[in-house]
Amino acid sequence: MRQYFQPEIECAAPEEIIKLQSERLVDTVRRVYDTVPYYRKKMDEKGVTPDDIKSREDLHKLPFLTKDDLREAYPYGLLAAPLADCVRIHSTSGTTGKRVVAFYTQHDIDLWDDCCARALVAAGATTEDVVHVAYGYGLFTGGMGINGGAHRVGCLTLPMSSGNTERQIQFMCDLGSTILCCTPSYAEYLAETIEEMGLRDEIKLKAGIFGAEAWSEEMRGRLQEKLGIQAYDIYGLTEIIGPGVSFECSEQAGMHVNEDHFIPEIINPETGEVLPDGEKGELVFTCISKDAFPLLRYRTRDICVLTRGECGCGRTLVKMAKPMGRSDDMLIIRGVNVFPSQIETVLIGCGFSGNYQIVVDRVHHTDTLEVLVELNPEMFTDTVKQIEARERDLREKLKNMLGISAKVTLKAPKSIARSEGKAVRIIDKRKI
Ligand code: DLL
Repeated sequence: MRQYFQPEIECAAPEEIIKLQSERLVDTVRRVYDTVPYYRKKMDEKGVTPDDIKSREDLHKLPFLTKDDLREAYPYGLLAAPLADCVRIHSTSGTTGKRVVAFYTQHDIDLWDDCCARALVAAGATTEDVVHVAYGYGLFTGGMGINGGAHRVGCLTLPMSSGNTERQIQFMCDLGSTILCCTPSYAEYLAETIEEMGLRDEIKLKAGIFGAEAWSEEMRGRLQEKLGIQAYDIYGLTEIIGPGVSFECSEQAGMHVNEDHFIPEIINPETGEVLPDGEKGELVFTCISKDAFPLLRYRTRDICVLTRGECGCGRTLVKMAKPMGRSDDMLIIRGVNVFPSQIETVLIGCGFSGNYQIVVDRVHHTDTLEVLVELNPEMFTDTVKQIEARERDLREKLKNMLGISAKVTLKAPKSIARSEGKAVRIIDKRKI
């Protein structure tokens, strides 16, 4: 069975990767400095020029980029290729109103397909496989990203998208899906429904590639047992490319970063200081091969550890641990990134008080979101009809802002507990 998709990269000697990274970094920095005023301004402010970047060793001299930069430069300010050369966009949540929009040229899509193909082959995919893609298709990167990788390997690809669980299972049985790709929470829901439908013996799955949200080793154990598969993790973010920034191999212990395209660093989130391998901190990525959206030193806010060394699978690419949390307050609810600041923007926009609470739970393997907010004293005298209308309006506006629906509970003034220190706004009851 084929183990690697591009062994010349996946198993390259570390010095070769460093050399490749240095060449690509130098070229990318020169190109964005010359063509993107936003980068030039940031680098000028930090007093660094392309001549200062001679190899990967100099990476730390570059300024960081954050989601705030993406908002400031929205939509085209960080575009590093002519718009006419771009063939696609994908998008993810911003911290308030504006979403993050990432651009791709055909070259970018091609290298992304390679990254996802590496992940699929590491999970055992060959041309004989039927890849069942139940990540969402559309602006979210999950569906189309994995779809591209599955085509690249030559697998029969089922572009199911998410939802319609019974139809998913019917296709899984009828078409003999062998590799399931979706969020781990949806995989649990599918597993439970398969059991309820009594179809456990009809499915032919051998592997699952699960990511886009945090999942535990316990959850891996449950999924492997219930579905009779090997379950592999996959990581990525829209700003960098989507799924396939890193992927798990047969060792199932950490994800290999596609270092020929993305240089990872771990920094102290408070000071920005670069930390050595093995230390826990915030993960930062620099794109070194992309045309349209080559973010430099992008702070992911994911807390993580990098480790180097020989891997039992034969790959030499550095490994990142499962993300251990975030250095901001982003929540992932039903696979969608949600920032409390987005919810606050809607509440304030609808005239509500700033006293609110966000309660997240997982019921039957599906995330639930409830927003509790106090009515202002003047709203409290409204008629029941008026209050119901406010609630409806708020629910709609939240759905528009977040892209997922939330239960809204309006509370009497001063009924949400006040805290003496920092307000406790988020109650996450999920056990994963
Ligand atoms: O979630 C891309 C993706 C799709 C990855 C399908 C894997 C599979 P975004 O919507 O931009 O992109 O969300 C990115 O999700 O910064 C992490 O906080 C979180 N995340 C992604 N993969 C994992 C994972 C996609 N395997 C954000 N484990 C990232 C934990 C993950 N968190």
